[in-house]
Amino acid sequence: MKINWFPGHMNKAINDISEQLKKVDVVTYVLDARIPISSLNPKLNQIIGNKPILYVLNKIDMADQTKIKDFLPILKKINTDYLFYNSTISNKSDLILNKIKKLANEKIEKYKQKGIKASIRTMVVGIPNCGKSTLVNSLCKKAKAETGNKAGVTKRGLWLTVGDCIEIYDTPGTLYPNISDQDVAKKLAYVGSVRDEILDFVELAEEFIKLLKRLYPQEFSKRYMNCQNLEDIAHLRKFVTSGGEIDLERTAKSVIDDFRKGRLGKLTLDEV
Ligand SMILES: Nc1nc2c(ncn2[C@@H]2O[C@H](COP(=O)(O)OP(=O)(O)OP(=O)(O)O)[C@@H](O)[C@H]2O)c(=O)[nH]1
Ligand SMILES: [Mg+2]
Repeated sequence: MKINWFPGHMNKAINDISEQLKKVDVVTYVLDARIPISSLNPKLNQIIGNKPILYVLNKIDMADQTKIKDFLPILKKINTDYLFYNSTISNKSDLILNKIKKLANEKIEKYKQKGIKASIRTMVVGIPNCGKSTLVNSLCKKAKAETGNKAGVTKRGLWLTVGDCIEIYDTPGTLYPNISDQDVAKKLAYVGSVRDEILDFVELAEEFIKLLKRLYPQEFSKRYMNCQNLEDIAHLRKFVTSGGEIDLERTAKSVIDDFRKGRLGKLTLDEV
């Protein structure tokens, strides 16, 4: 299976992002902390150029925080900052807003000298389903943007206002055409960034099991005992079809779901 998902709405979104970016002071780049490096979209990075970036390592509640620290040097560049976040509890939203203001300091100071209070504009970008709209709602302290646990919920950009001096643009999740590194593509599929309907779940789960056994052998055996592969897990779970055959499709979906719901523990699948 070659994983490739770049529908028309995403291409339109990329064009819109590059247009709206002209008005933006700081980019809020949401990464899925379970795949911090695989969440970087080379196409987006190219468009963003030298604009200041705040990387939000989101879904930190489901990720391996110790391992993530190894990736931080990759994100630390001039005019960038980062923070760990859980968008479903918005208790750190002021921290995000303060970091955005700090990255936009040059503009704020310039306006201050003219006696005007600057309005700061940020754009929230990232792969599908990484929690951009949830983050936007947490900053607004209101459910203004539609959210949902599948890829491709936000279909068009939306400008919203926070307080009296910050405007936020929520964007549709974006990937890039012809993902050449299929290990990256698989990780995007595991976290739910690729439309599930185009995936072969049995193949995906078999690959996931191999990765999990290699990176987190203890977490693997805690949940799946002495199982070695998908067939063993089907037997363990007693997943059989009406014809009495083991149900690999159902087993595959349950394994991926175990990961997505955090039942395997706090995991980060990228490697330095
Ligand atoms: N556990 C956890 N779940 C989160 C977090 N942030 C978002 N979610 C969940 O992730 C799912 C996707 O959230 P959205 O905000 O719709 O994601 P999005 O990036 O806007 O997705 P698209 O619009 O499809 O690109 C939802 O079920 C959220 O509740 C987080 O920090 N931790
Ligand atoms: Mg969204």
